[in-house]
Amino acid sequence: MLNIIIARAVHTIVHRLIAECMDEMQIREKTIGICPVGCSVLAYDYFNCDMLEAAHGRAPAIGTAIKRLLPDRMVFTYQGDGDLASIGMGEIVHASLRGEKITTIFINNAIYGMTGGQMAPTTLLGQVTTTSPYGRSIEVEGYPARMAELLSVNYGSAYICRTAVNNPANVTKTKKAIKKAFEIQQKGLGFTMVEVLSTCPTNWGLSPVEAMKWVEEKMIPYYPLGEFKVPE
Ligand SMILES: Cc1ncc(C[n+]2csc(CCOP(=O)(O)OP(=O)(O)O)c2C)c(N)n1
Repeated sequence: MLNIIIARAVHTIVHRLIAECMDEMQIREKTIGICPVGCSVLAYDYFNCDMLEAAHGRAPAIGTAIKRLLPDRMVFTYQGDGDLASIGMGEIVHASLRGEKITTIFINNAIYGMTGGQMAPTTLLGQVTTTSPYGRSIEVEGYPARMAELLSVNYGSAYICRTAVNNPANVTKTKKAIKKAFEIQQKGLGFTMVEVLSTCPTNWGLSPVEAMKWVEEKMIPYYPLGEFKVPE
């Protein structure tokens, strides 16, 4: 039980940041969040706004429908890396290409967390998972997906940013990025995404403190932080 609580610690930080942005922007009553399966699945228990559940990878499709039918609403999806970059890869790429006016919060913990630690598209080279027991290799599994960079070249993307929550300064930057994404959605400028580098101490086999160090030492060098697309 303790492991589940620790593994969810980053979710609680990001949930709080999203909720603070909603309240500061006074949009709680008009916000609709969509969470697919994965550790994000419990999010509807924690947000006090309208929430919907999507099938694995399909949150951008549900978000598209809601936003098109109710354009005055603030719509966000909250997706893991297995969800967004594997089974949902087509969904997110086309939502971005279409310039859907939704915001995606992408929790990248480099692993399939909920199902027990299988390799994800974002698993790092050399990283040991239950399905890459000798470590991910270029020859067998290919390169990890850099989703922020990939989506940033699409004309429909208005704002694409990558942040982390491994220290207080980065938590503050993550909040600013989420608010900026919501504001750009409000202006109707196009698709917005904030990728947040996250931990999964349980499936990485590390303590929570070691996991935060792993984000800094292993993840950030491959997944650089910053804004990849901003409105002109
Ligand atoms: C169509 C379908 N395929 C597979 C699953 C099993 N499944 C549930 S969660 C999950 C992986 C979630 O990984 P990720 O999106 O990275 O989220 P995390 O748990 O790491 O937060 C999978 C494969 C499912 N529920 N539905």
